[in-house]
Amino acid sequence: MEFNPRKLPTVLYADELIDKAFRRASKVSGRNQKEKAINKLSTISNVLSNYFQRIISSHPSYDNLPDFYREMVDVVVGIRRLKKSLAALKWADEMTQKLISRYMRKLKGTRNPDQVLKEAYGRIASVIEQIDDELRFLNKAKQKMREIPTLRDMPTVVVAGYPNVGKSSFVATVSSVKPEVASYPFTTKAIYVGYAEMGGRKVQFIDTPGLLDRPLSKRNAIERRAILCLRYAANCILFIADPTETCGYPFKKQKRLLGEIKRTFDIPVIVAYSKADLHNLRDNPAFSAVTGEGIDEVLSLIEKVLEDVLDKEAQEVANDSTAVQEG
Ligand SMILES: Nc1nc2c(ncn2[C@@H]2O[C@H](COP(=O)(O)OP(=O)(O)OP(=O)(O)O)[C@@H](O)[C@H]2O)c(=O)[nH]1
Ligand SMILES: [Mg+2]
Repeated sequence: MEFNPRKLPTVLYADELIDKAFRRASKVSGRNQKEKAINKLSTISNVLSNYFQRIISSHPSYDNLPDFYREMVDVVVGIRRLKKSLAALKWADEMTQKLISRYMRKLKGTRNPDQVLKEAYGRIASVIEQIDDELRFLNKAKQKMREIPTLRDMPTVVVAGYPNVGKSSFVATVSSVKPEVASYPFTTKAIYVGYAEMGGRKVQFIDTPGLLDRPLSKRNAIERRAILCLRYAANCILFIADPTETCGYPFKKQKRLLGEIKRTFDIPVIVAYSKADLHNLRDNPAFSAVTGEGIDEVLSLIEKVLEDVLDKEAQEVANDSTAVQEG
């Protein structure tokens, strides 16, 4: 299932929504005062119900999203909070329609339609004002959810490592995306996705925020985004370590993180050293995003590992279908 949070509509604040509905009603006419009032109320009813329905139905069923998106939404905005806001909109929808039906009946029997209409306006506005916080939250959630990447279904390399080791520099060198590179840790906070051609195949590269060596329960929301990419999106992991420690973190701690990642995720992990222009350690492939040295070697290695992974997956699919046929 595709999930594109960028397609969520902008949400009006309470006063904007009230304005919109009442302004539309102000343009409505009728043969007499009573008919005019009834037409106005029915316009308000349509504007509000269309609006609430459009917002509510623009959101997917969050519990049924693929794991990656569901957990991403939860880390970025919180699914419980989102559901609470959407429930509030549903409540406001029902409340306003109920009020409108009641005032429609009143209008039909009154001699003073203007007075009844005025009362209706007041009650409707007050219901909408009650959900102002929720409308504001939904708008903020929409903004925040822009940070959730839309992933494509293709071989995927997730680049991980300590902060400031050169992950973004690598991804910028080899793929179509140009994440910000800076000389301080936690430069990358969102997930960046770039694409590259490798051996006639398109490969997805995901640049992630830096990870520290600490238990999952202690990880902040930014680090958790990286973990979700490793868990759900990766066919293989490129772990970048910086032996020069110019990133500001001890090599030893980076190696501990590597051990942790290898233990946690059951997929191939390629280890490469960054900043090869600054050191001579070569017990793992080393590359420099500055001079270009070693980049092709790392790419060939990735290509080979991905090929193995995909062969293995194809084999498993074949085995499964044989098993189904035999069973
Ligand atoms: N000398 C040298 N410096 C590099 C190399 N690659 C990256 N750097 C520098 O290292 C710093 C961090 O680079 P980034 O690519 O932003 O590192 P990152 O791992 O994405 O950092 P976070 O997003 O903060 O986790 C920057 O100042 C880069 O210019 C390299 O190959 N050689
Ligand atoms: Mg970065």
